[in-house]
This record gives sequence, structure tokens and C-alpha cells, in this order.
Amino acid sequence: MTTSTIRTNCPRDCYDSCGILVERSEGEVVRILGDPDHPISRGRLCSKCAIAYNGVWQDADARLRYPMRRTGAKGSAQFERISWDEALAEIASKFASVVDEAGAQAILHTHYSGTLSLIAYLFPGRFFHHLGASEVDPDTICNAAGHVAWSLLYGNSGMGFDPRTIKDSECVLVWGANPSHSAPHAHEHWLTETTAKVVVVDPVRTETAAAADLHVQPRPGTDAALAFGLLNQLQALGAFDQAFIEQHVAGGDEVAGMLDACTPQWTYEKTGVPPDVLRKAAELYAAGPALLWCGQALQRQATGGNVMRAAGMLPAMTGNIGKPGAGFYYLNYTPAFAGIDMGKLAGADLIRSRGKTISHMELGARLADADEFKAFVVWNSNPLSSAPGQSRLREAMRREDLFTVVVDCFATDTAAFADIVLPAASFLEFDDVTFGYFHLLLGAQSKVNEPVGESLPNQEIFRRLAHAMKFSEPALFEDDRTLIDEIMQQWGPGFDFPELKARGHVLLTDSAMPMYEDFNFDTPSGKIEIASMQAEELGLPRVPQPHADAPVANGKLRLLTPASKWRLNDSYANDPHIIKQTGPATVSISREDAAEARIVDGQRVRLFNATGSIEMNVRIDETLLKGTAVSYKGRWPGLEKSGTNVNFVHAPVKADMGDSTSVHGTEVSLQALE
Ligand SMILES: Nc1nc2c(c(=O)[nH]1)N[C@H]1C(S)=C(S)[C@@H](COP(=O)(O)OP(=O)(O)OC[C@H]3O[C@@H](n4cnc5c(=O)[nH]c(N)nc54)[C@H](O)[C@@H]3O)O[C@H]1N2
Ligand SMILES: Nc1nc2c(c(=O)[nH]1)N[C@H]1C(S)=C(S)[C@@H](COP(=O)(O)OP(=O)(O)OC[C@H]3O[C@@H](n4cnc5c(=O)[nH]c(N)nc54)[C@H](O)[C@@H]3O)O[C@H]1N2
Ligand SMILES: [Mo]
Repeated sequence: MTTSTIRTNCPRDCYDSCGILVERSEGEVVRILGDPDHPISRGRLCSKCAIAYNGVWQDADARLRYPMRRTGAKGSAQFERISWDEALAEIASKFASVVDEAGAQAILHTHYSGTLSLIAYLFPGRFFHHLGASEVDPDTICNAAGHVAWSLLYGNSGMGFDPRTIKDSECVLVWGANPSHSAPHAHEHWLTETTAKVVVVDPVRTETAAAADLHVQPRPGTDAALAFGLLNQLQALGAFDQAFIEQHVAGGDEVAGMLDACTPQWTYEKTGVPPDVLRKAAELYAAGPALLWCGQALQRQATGGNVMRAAGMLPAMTGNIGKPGAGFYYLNYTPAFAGIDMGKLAGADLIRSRGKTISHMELGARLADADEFKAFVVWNSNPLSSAPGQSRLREAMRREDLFTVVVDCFATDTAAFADIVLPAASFLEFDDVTFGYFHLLLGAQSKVNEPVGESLPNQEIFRRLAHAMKFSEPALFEDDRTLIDEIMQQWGPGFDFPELKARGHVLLTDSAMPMYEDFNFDTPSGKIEIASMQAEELGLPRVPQPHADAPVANGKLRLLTPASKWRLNDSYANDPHIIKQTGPATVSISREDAAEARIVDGQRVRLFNATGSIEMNVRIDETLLKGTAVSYKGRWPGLEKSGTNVNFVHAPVKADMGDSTSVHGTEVSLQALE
């Protein structure tokens, strides 16, 4: 019997970026395990990846294996198998006639983070840039408001702390992130092995919040007021670093003048956080070098950009920047730190005429307009599960005259609406380079298997489509070897890709990378801009505002739908073990709300608002705040009895910055069924 073990890395959109070992025997994958040499996952995969990678990702029957053409109504998932040549010729000819008739910008593509391995994630951008197609700004469904906010403040939203700097910290403030789901290894190791005190700010008592030294539990959407309340207490404690503020902060005095009004009592009224908890949180944060991790969920609010700007003042006012154990984190652009030119990989230099950029929040409405968009390509994304405003988006995607191409590994709800479905190879089926966006590491994605059926990596699909369209730009045809060599050369770790494969992953530096050590902030003034003229130019207030959303009216619930422990966005929702493990869709509500609505644990209910309605089973959560409901994202409507998921009640409403999503601002009513 010939057995072998291949080392690779997980390319999912996750803070952990784990190392993987694949055991093979007689040419078949027998097991997918964690890589014991990986510093983050330390030999274990998270529960969801362990199940799905050994489950549905190994099931060839569950995969899309051949190109297919629609034979039934849109959404009916009736297809016939066709050859790659037929599929590509049909797409090329349709695109050519759209370009003739309406211009390339009438072709819209949407994509996100199905895989984050650099080439599969970025290279297709070359095709669309060269074509001059329009694009749905991917970040508008996830984190665009935060990007704008951090850029206004610090001039950069992708340069956070190096997690290893925690060894010098006295406090870690985790604000609106839930590592117990979204970064399970950080939850298990990083946050437990530190001597720093852990403070978690979350309306929900997550496992991370429960394990913390202090759980601060504000009402959703009140975090900016909470930030001002914390600053009031930090000022009272003498924790403001006046020398730092004078040298490096613009507008510190302006905000300091606003703080007198933000007393603990005021904060309590605005946020529901008791004064003693507020004080304790300020004391812990003030105790020494402190880290602030602001989660992406924190800004999925109508005023999410302001929330981020407000929270982002803490490190500035207390001088928690540019020294060991201090800093903030939103995301780390690790490939950029390594010198990898992501823009070039994505073909930013190939733009001849720029298509339109639209927000996810407009997708349903704009796609409904037959004059604006005539062709639609979805790759690396499953919007008919992940996007808010599902009913409207589905209506638009039923347009007979909207030529739709979907590229995925699995038969998703979105694929069911395609005219042409193209099968994507999985991360186990081609070489690539992976990266962490929390931990500063790069890794090798190593080919383990031949692609299932006739599936192909994203990059190969778009090379072939470029060929079918008779494009001649050489950058559209660069092969994987050339691209990987170029990545390795830009990075320059001192070894080649085969060596990266052998090592699995590599941390960019041996010890924690210092951030902002030169106090050079890429803002107009070169300082941290609490007061920002750029903000004013965007029509935003000059300084962050102590805003708090009002509590929901009686009988209403604020519905939060954050990351599930068992799914990665909407991926893995089709794994049979995960379906069994998670059971039917549930919504958690407080004991008080249940009593008022005369609902008992386990009861079937309908959640509804002007956008839509969904049915779920109630779970009463004793730790939940009145007026808050929680149901985890990522279930596929097509696999539900009701044919719906939470995104049928979330409206595509823009936040205050970045045309970004505000899903966590959704209010619903509850009705008992049965
Ligand atoms: N209600 C609610 N909705 C949300 C959120 C929320 O908090 N609440 N969160 C939002 C956030 S943060 C995000 S990032 C978005 C994510 O939304 P999406 O980007 O739509 O993520 P997924 O639904 O997981 O879809 C990724 C798809 O890519 C496919 N895929 C995997 N690997 C490959 C590959 O190599 N090639 C191709 N072509 N496809 C591949 C997977 O099978 C999967 O179907 O969802 C958003 N939706
Ligand atoms: N298991 C798993 N891991 C994932 C993902 C997944 O779907 N599943 N998705 C990946 C992606 S694309 C992303 S963007 C990240 C997201 O991961 P995170 O950044 O951790 O964000 P979420 O999980 O959406 O939400 C985190 C917490 O924010 C809280 N929250 C909601 N509203 C508010 C508020 O108003 N104030 C405060 N203080 N907290 C609030 C929620 O209760 C939740 O516990 O995770 C990534 N990792
Ligand atoms: Mo995300």
C-alpha cells in the first residue's frame, strides 16, 4: 500500500488560516487533518472544516463536475451537460453581442471570498478589467464601512497589530468580533494563553465573551456612545497620553471637549452598559499596553462607519500605537506586507475603460433594470444565499434577458439561476499561495488531487474565456507557474515554491512585526485624524459622534445574524453532517421577549418585516438582552423547507460609509406559529 502525506493550507475567508495535512493512500485522499507544525492550528482543524473537508468536499457527486446549460426556468436547476468548448463559445458570443449592443459595462460581475488563495482569488480580475466590465464592490457586503473609517483615522485599514505582540499586552479588547466562531484557534489559544486581561464587547454572550475577564454587553448599534463613555472614564483615570496626542493626533482636543457629557450614567442610558462595568473596562484597558480588535460585525450597522471611527479613537487618545503590546486590528494585508503586488495580480493595470462599480446594497435593484445590465457573472460567491434583499435579487435574476454565468464548486442557489454553470476546481486540486489576514503568514496551497470531473481552477477558466473571446493581452494568459514564481520573487523569502510547499507556511518575520513604529500615518496631515477634513468632504461629521441607536420599540427585535460556528459564510451548509449537527434553523431570543410574546422554547415562529419573512424554531437564551435576536448566517435557502434564510428579512440598506451593508440594523416582529 502506498501512503503519503501532503502539506497544504486552508484558503477560506477566516482569521485563522490553518495548516492542513492530507493523508493519501492508493492515490485516494483518506483523511484531512490539521498540520501539527502550524503555529495557529497546531495539529487540529476547526470542527466545521474537519467535517466539511472530510465530507462534502470529498464527495464528487456533490460537486459541479461539468459545464452545464440551462434547460428549465431560471431557478429550477434544470441543466444539460455541455462541453467546455460549447460553454466558452456561447459565453464569448453572448458577451460580444452585449459589448456591441450596450458596451462592456453592461456586463456585471460579482465575486468574493469562496477561496482566498491569491491566484484563484485575484487572477480572474484581469479578464474583467481588460474587458471593461462592471463590478459589484465585494467589500460592500462585508466590511467596506470599516475600511473607510480606519482609513480616515489612520490612513490605512489593512495594517493592524501583529497578534504575536500580545506577549507585551496588559489588555486585549475584542469589540464586535466573535473568535469562538470566526477565529476558533485564536479563541482557543491566542486568547487563553495570554496573561493580558480579555475584555469583550458584544450584545451576545458568545463563548469568547463568557471566557473573558469582562463581558461588556451593549445594545446593538450603541457602540459609538459606548466608545465615548469609555473615553470619558479613560480621561478620568488619567489614561490619556497628552504627549502622544499633541504630536500624533489631529482633533484630540475637539473630542476631549465632547467627553464631559458622556458620563457613566449617560452611557448607561444610551447603551445599557452599567457604570461599574464601564469603569472596569476602562481600568483594564488603561492598565498598560493594550490591543483593540474591532470585528467586522461591529460596522454592519446603519452608522457602522461612525462606530468604527469612535472605537478607533481609543488607541489614539491613550497612545496605544507604535509600541510593543499596543495597537488596533481590523484586517492585515499580509501579502502587501510581504511585497506582493495584489493589484497587478488582479490586473489593475489592464483597465482600458473602467466599468461601473456598484454596491451589493444596490445589486437587486440595479440588476432588475434590463437597460443597465445584460449579462451577469458570479464567481467565488453565492449571493442567492449571502446577500440581503433576497426576494428582490431573485426576482431580478429571473430576468430571461439577463445572461447569467455562475462559477462554483457546488450546486448553490445562485447556480440554479445560471444560463451557464462552470465547475470550479477546489483548493485541493491546484497549487496556489495562501495568506492569513490576522496572523502574518503565507502558505503553500498544494495540489493533492486531479480536479473532480472537468472542473478547472478559476484562473484557468478565465484564461480559456479570454482565449474564446480572442483577446491577445499576454497578462490574461500567464500560467500558474509564472504567477507563483512572480509572487515568490516579489516576496523574496530566500527560498522557492517547492520549499514553501515543504514548510507549509511561513511567518513573515521571526518575531512580532512592529506597526506604526515610525508614527507615519498616511492621512493628509500625517497624523491620526480624529478630526478629518476628508470625512467632511464625504459629507460625514468632522469628528466621530457619540451616537447610539434608540432601543427597539416594544414587540420588535433587532436581528443579528453573525458567523456560525458550523459554516464558513454559506460554505459547508450543504454538508450532510453539518446539516445534522446544526438541525433546523433557530432564532435565539431573551426570556423576557419570549414571555411577552407567549412563546416557549422550541416553538415555531415567524420573523417578519417590510422586507420579508422567515420561519424558525425559537431558542430561549437566558443571557440575551431584551430586544435582541440572534440567528446564524449561512444556511442555503434551497436546502430549507421554507426556501428562505435570514437574508429574506435583511434589507439591502447602506451604512453611513463605503456603501456598505447594515444587516445588523434589521428589526423584525415575531409571531408564534402552531
Ligand atoms: N445575514 C448576513 N449575511 C451576510 C453576512 C452576515 O453577517 N449576515 N456576512 C456577509 C459577509 S461578512 C460576507 S464576506 C459574505 C460572503 O458571501 P459569499 O462571498 O457569497 O460567500 P459564500 O456564500 O460562502 O460563497 C462562496 C462560494 O464560493 C464557492 N467557492 C469556494 N471555492 C471556490 C473556488 O475556488 N472557485 C469558485 N469559483 N468558487 C469557489 C463556494 O462553494 C461558495 O458557494 O456574506 C455576507 N452575508
Ligand atoms: N466560523 C466562521 N468563521 C468565519 C466566518 C463564518 O461565516 N463562519 N466568516 C468569515 C468572514 S467573511 C468574516 S467577515 C468574519 C466575521 O467575523 P467577526 O468579525 O467575528 O464578525 P461576526 O461573526 O459577524 O460577528 C461578531 C460578533 O459581533 C456581534 N455584534 C453584532 N452587532 C453588534 C453591535 O452592534 N455591537 C457589538 N459590539 N457587537 C455586535 C455579534 O453578536 C457577534 O457575536 O469571520 C470570518 N470567519
Ligand atoms: Mo466577510
